[in-house]
Amino acid sequence: MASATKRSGTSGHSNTSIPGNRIVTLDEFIIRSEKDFEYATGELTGLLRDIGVAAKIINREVNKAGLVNILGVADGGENQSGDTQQKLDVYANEKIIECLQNSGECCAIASEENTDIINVPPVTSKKSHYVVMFDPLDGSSNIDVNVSVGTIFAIYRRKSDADGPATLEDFLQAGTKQVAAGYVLYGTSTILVYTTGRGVNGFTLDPSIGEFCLSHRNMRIPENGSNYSVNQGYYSKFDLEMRRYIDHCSDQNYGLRYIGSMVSDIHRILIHGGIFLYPSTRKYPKGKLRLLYECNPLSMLVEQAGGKAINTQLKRILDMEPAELHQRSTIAIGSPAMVDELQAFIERYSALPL
Ligand code: AHM
Ligand code: MG
Repeated sequence: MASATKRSGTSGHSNTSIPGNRIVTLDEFIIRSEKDFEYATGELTGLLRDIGVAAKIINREVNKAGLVNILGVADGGENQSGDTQQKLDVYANEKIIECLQNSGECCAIASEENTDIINVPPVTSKKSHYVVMFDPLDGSSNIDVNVSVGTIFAIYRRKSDADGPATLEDFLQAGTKQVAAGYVLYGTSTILVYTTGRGVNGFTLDPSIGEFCLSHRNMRIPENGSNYSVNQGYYSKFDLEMRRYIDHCSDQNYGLRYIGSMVSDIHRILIHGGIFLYPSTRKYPKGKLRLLYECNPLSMLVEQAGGKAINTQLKRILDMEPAELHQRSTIAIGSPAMVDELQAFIERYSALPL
C-alpha cells in the first residue's frame, strides 16, 4: 500500500514554519500551530488531539464493519430528531464522548445523536473554556453499502463562567464564533481536515504508522467548478428558483455528483470545486441539515478555503443566530462563483409571482 505520507507537502504555503518536504504528523502540526495564538493555553491543542484519537478508533471500526456485528440499525432505532440510528452511529458517538471526557479539555459536549448537552466533569480540577459539537457519523445510511461516511466537529469558547457548569447558551452561538472546525472522511483513505481560522489543512491517516500525516497543505477551493451536488430526486418539491438553477446546471452540462454523505460531497468540492445544495423540501421545509453539527463547521472550513456558504434566504450561514440545539437549515455551499450564480437565480426567480 502506498504510504499517505508520500503526498506530504502539496500545493500552497503553510501557516506554520514546517518545511514542505518531510513527514509532519497531526500532533506535531497542532503543537507548532499553537504558537500562532498569542494566548494559547494548550486546551485547544488538547481537544484537537482528542478528536484525532477518536477518529482513529472510529476508523478502525468503520474499516472492519462488514466483519463484526456492527452493521445495521441500532436497538431503539431512532435519535431524538427521528433519524434512523445505525449501530456505528452509536459506537462513534460513544467513542468521541469518551475521548473528550477522559481528557477534560472541554467543559461540555453536544452531539447530533443526543437530545441535550452533556456536561464534562473537570479532570484534575482543571477549568475548561471550550465546548465541542459534533455529528459522530454523518451519512451513516451509507455504511451498510460501503460508501464513505464522516465525522464533523466544531469547537467554541464557552460564554458562561468557567467556575460553573456549561449552559445551552454556550452552544447557541453563531458560526462566526467557532474557534476550530473540521471533519474526518472515512473514504478510500481516511483524512482529517480542519481549520482554526488560519487556513485549512488536511492530514491523511497512514495505516502503516497509525498517524495522521500532513498531506493537503493550505487547501484552496477552486473559484468555479463543473459539478453540482443535490438530491435531484426531490426536484419537483424544490422552489421555482432552485428548479431553474438546476435546469441551468444541466443546460451548462455541469456534472451531477451526489454521494448522500455530505462530508464526502464537501471534500470533493474543496478539491475540485462545485456547489452542494440542500434546499427546503416538503419533508424538510427548513432544510434537512443541522446548523450546529453540519452547516456551521463545514461553512467555516469552506470559507477558510476561499468558498462561500449561504442559506436559501441568502443569509450567510455563519451569521445565523441559532435558537435551538438541533435546528435545521437550508444550505448552498461551495465555489464562490457558483454560490454567487445561485444567489442571482434566487434573487431573480423568487421575485416572480407564483
Ligand atoms: P445524517 O446526519 O442523518 O447522516 O443525515 C445527513 C446526510 C448528509 O450527509 C447528506 O448530505 C444528506 O443527509 C442526504 O440526505 P438525502 O438522503 O435526503 O439526500
Ligand atoms: Mg449528519
